[in-house]
Amino acid sequence: MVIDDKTFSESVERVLHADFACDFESAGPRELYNAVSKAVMVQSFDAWNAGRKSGKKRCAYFSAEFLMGRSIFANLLNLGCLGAAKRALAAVGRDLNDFEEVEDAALGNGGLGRLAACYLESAATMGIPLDGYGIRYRYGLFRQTFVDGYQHEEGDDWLKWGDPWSVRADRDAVIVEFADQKVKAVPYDMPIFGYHNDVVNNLRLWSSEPINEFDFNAFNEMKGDRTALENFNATKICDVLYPNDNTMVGKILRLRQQYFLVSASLQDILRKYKAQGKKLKDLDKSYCFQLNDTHPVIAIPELLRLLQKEGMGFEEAFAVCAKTFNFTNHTIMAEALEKWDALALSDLLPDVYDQIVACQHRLESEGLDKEKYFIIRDNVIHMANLAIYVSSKVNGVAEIHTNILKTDVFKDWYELYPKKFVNVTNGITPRRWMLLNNPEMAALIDSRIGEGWHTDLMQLRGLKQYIPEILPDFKRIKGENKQKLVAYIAEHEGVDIPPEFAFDVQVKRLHEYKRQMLNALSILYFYYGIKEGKIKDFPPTAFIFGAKAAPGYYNAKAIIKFINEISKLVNSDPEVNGVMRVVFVQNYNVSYAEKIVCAADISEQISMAGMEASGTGNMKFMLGGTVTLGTLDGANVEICEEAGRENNCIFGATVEEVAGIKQFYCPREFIEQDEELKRAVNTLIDGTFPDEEGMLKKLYDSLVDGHEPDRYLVCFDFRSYIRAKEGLLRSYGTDEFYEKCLLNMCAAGKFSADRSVSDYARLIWKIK
Ligand code: 26Q
Repeated sequence: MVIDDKTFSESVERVLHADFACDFESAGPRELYNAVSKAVMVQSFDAWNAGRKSGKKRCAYFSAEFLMGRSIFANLLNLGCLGAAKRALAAVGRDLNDFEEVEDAALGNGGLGRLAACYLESAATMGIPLDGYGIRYRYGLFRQTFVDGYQHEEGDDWLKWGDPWSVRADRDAVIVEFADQKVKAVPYDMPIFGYHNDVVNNLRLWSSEPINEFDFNAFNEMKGDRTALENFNATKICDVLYPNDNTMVGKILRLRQQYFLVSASLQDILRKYKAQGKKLKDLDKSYCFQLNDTHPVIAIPELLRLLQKEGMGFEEAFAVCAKTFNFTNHTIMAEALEKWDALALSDLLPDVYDQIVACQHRLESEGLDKEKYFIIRDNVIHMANLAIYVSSKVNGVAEIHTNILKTDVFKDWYELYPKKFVNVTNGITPRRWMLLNNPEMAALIDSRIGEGWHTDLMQLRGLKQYIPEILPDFKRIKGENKQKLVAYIAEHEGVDIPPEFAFDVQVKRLHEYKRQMLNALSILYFYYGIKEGKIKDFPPTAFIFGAKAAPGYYNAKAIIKFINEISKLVNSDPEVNGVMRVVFVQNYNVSYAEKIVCAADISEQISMAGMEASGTGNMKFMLGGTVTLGTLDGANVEICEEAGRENNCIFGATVEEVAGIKQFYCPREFIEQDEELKRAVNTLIDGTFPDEEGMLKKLYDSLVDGHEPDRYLVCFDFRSYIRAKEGLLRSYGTDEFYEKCLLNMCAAGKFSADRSVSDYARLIWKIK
């Protein structure tokens, strides 16, 4: 779909007239944003409708999270009208950049939710019929500010500027029933535009509403009236996204959300399927369902229930489910594997619970070792086990992660079903993470190898031969990106960073296993080393952090406070601030990431080996042309395979070593024997920083005391990290350093989400 400038202007103006009774002159940025978006929606209706009607087998991606970020620029890019929109607005004295104020759709926490968003875009671009099904949370992931260095959370009113990219589809509303509540599920559809290909897939987000009009009098009187109560509770289901990442919270409202999502989606899909006159037993020929971690796994007993309601027997229904469901695992952390109390679940969803019990009985009847194979044990339901038992394929998200699933986390299941387990290494969409956020770099690449790489990222290999000649341009563009980030950070964080510094970046959710603490301690090591004259000619470096901590995660919040205190100390010290700056940006989100990724020199991916399933930030930085400073964890392993280990900077204990180290690990000994580590760690308790709430003290305790002190081997890896980091920083600015950056960029092809979704389509969905 190509829209010329004139048509574009005219359609925007028509929407301005019809929806807002204003014109280009009088429209505010909000009206303009809605009009531009709606104009695009109108133009693309036919393609969207065609996608919905095609009879091909489709995959439904069930996910509690879709971290879409901002849609307007990405959609305009994919539709090929970014230029037209810019010019049309400029012609009437307006600026597309005003839309930088538009809120992100942050309906996800981090990696898992952003992955879902990248996959939708890539599938549309690859022409793969993939539709998303999720929840339309009224409030997305909280907005973060720092007050006195502490994280504060505010509600995320992502609909503030309106939601022109969604269309409410009342005709497809369904009823979702809980033991104590019946609600209406209303879908909002978002078009997912393929890149320059006229394909439009769909993201359907469900919103909960009361079935009956709100009975205000009944509610006011609250005479135990059931309808009034149901109405009151209905919207609550979709109120807010749970802000946890890689940790499970056993809240019943979360279970309600999960069931709401899958029940509505399955009813919707079955209704349409039956309307085509097809037989339910052949469902797998028209559909498959991808379960994004355990969060939507309750879809399995729900489909069992729905099929039997249609007259199917349990065994037949089981066979259909075992063919249609597939399960992706995103974490090996025990605290993130979902388990639900059997009593609580049976109270809320008695009929669904019966199906889970039936699965457990079926499993028992297979005469397997009960210690190894169970779904319910000691009145706890293990959602991952249910998913593995009733899925066609189970996949991990990077080679090392899939191997850990096979040999450790799901070892017994792997022995039972070796063919079920497959790997699909994660990927990112190069449209958002290069064409959109780094257009000058994209143009530089185009100038040498053409545009084929936009949808076939492997072609970046062809750029290798041009490295010597494009190196000056690469440096210039990276420099300009850094200038822009510097300006943005000065405005939003009030911290000045000299753009000629090396930008050493760690942005991701805050979690102890990701070891922001290790990075923080290394900064203190450099700080005192410089002050005491032990470290000479320190290469000027800006240490940039961005991360949200789950509001209930005490240690994570303490680490934020710690780093903010370090930032204050360093930035205000004239003895060091000529060569060091530290900034922790507030409210790190997709839009912030777009600005940071293209401006970074060093990408910190320093999780304890074996903990990070894959990571996808690492891929974004690689594509942006940075060197990874990391452990051999998650996709870092494959990044090194692709780009050469010599072009990245690897340190620390390996997965194979970790278990052995832990057996005899005593972090106190490491601290006692290492004066500089001790100096850095002691700042947590020696009064260097204010600690009215005793937060830092607790961090200190978690490093040295308790049942499992320093669980993530921060002290163990400290020296090897320092050595690697100092060496890498000292090479910053040399041609050799920039060559490494470029070699990484040229080798990023494997990490395109286009490759990932094609792997899913071929190995798992069996489509195309
Ligand atoms: C579960 C139950 C109740 C409330 C919240 C949750 C919950 C929510 C989100 C549990 C886990 C998550 C998110 C996990 C996640 O983002 N994992 C990341 O997935 C990425 C994509 O595969 C990987 O790259 C990362 O390595 C992995 O950490």
